[in-house]
Amino acid sequence: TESERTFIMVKPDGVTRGLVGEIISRFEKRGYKLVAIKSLVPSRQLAEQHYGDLRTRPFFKGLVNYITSGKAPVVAMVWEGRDVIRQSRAMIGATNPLEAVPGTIRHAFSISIGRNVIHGSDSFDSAEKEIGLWFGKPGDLVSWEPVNWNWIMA
Ligand code: DAT
Ligand code: MG
Repeated sequence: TESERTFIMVKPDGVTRGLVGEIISRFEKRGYKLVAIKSLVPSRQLAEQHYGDLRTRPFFKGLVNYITSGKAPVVAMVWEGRDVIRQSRAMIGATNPLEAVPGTIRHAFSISIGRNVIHGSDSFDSAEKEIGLWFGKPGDLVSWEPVNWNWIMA
């Protein structure tokens, strides 16, 4: 839809490696609108809720340890625009960077499935859940319209 939103997170490896600007730039240049952003070391509880669907998987503990380690923060964001949930998954690329298509973020910047730089919601329902989890307080999301929005959305 015209005002769909998704949750995007640069993971600690992406932050350490100085990829935050590059990643934000790709979303900005595509025509998406940033409506929330923060840098934080997530609590264990937040990370476990975020990845709750994967809690029975063998890599779950390592995944939560890595996201919450504090060696580097994550940068959590909400992006808005036309078809942003599906389009951002395409921009991000396959979970395993070795299978990601050239031009995608994971292909461009990673070679390890466990250090694949970025997270993006995979459906409308997960976007709703994740946005609420990370940006659940009133005022966390900014409603605004870029002056060139009509040129992007025509
Ligand atoms: P995605 O991040 O593409 O949505 P996912 O939701 O299946 O992928 O898994 C979440 C993260 O968990 C993924 O980005 C990296 C990690 N992960 C997934 N499969 C893994 C595996 N087989 N070994 C190690 N880490 C894995
Ligand atoms: Mg996922």
